[in-house]
Amino acid sequence: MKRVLENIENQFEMFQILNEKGEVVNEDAMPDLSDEDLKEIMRRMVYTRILDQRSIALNRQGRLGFYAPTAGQEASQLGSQFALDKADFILPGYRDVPQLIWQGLPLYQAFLFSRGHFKGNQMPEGVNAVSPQIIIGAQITQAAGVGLGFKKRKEDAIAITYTGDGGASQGDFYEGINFAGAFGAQAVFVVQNNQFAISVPVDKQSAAQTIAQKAVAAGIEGIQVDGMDVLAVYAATKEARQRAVDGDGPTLIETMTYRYGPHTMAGDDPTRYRTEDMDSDWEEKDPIVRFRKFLESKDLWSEEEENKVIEQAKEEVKAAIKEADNTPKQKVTDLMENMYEEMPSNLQEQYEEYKEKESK
Ligand SMILES: Cc1ncc(C[n+]2csc(CCOP(=O)(O)OP(=O)(O)O)c2C)c(N)n1
Ligand SMILES: [Mg+2]
Repeated sequence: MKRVLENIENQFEMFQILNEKGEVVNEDAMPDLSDEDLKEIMRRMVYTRILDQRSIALNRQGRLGFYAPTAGQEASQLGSQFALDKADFILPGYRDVPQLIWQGLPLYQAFLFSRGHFKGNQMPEGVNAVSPQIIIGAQITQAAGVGLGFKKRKEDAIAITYTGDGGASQGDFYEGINFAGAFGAQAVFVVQNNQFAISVPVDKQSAAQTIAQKAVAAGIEGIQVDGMDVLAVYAATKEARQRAVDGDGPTLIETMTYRYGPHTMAGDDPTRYRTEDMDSDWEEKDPIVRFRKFLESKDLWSEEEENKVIEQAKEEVKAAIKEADNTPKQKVTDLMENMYEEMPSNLQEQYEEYKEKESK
């Protein structure tokens, strides 16, 4: 038997443009972004880091519900989102609220999603996305379907879906990428490998050296990217998007990243399964620090500019949580109305009953 695994694995080298010091190490791959674009990416990463800090605080105050921290993953989340067009369709996981916000979901609705309010799931007109998926891996097969739809309609749009390393261990993941490959779906699959599925390290989930190589069996392109390098994530996603709309098939992108915080705010304690050394090793790769150094070397960023973004983020969070507070509480009749276009006769009676109760 010819041994091929090692040969394949050796081909999956991590793609990087900026090293940890913010130096360009791969000039050829440098994406074509204006200075204003570069600054906008930085603004979004700084803003999202503050939003994460504020969301954690609001959760601790009992003012938010479900929340999955995002700090550490900004490059992976926002670099890929920045490569999208408005027409593209996002199928996010529960940690991927930032991509929705930058695609146009108002912040107060993101807070309502956290509270389990139905208005948090209603994407505004023109924001092509479904609300974040809690069931691990379920959005992968759906993305393959949306991507096939775009292909059939010959649209210049892709479906992009996000999951984690844990999601890549699910059956749905293999079905989804296989189907997408077979049918040439206009889809991009991003696996954010933050090294853990709650407390389970990635090497306990799979014998594969990389998640990117799983693309090979599906007959699609796969790439492992430095997920702390926003330019590398952007460039890889942009290329994958282009390949998809050009009819060259879907791509699997593995972003190597880390979540600094707990899995969610529901009582997870990462100190029980991660070491301080591991945390600090990853913090040295920080996407914001690295990109700041790069921008400063081009005279594109200043402390003053950063402080402005921080203040803006804080103000907008304040206003958005107020707006969420002012949104009428959801009612039983809202649930029924959202579920049925025409109320079945056997529920009509209950519906009337609740309507009556709620009017008091
Ligand atoms: C089908 C399914 N099984 C189990 C769970 C419970 N669960 C929630 S998050 C999670 C870990 C997922 O890890 P990963 O995909 O790496 O994403 P991360 O949280 O690290 O971003 C699990 C097992 C779930 N939500 N859905
Ligand atoms: Mg994970």
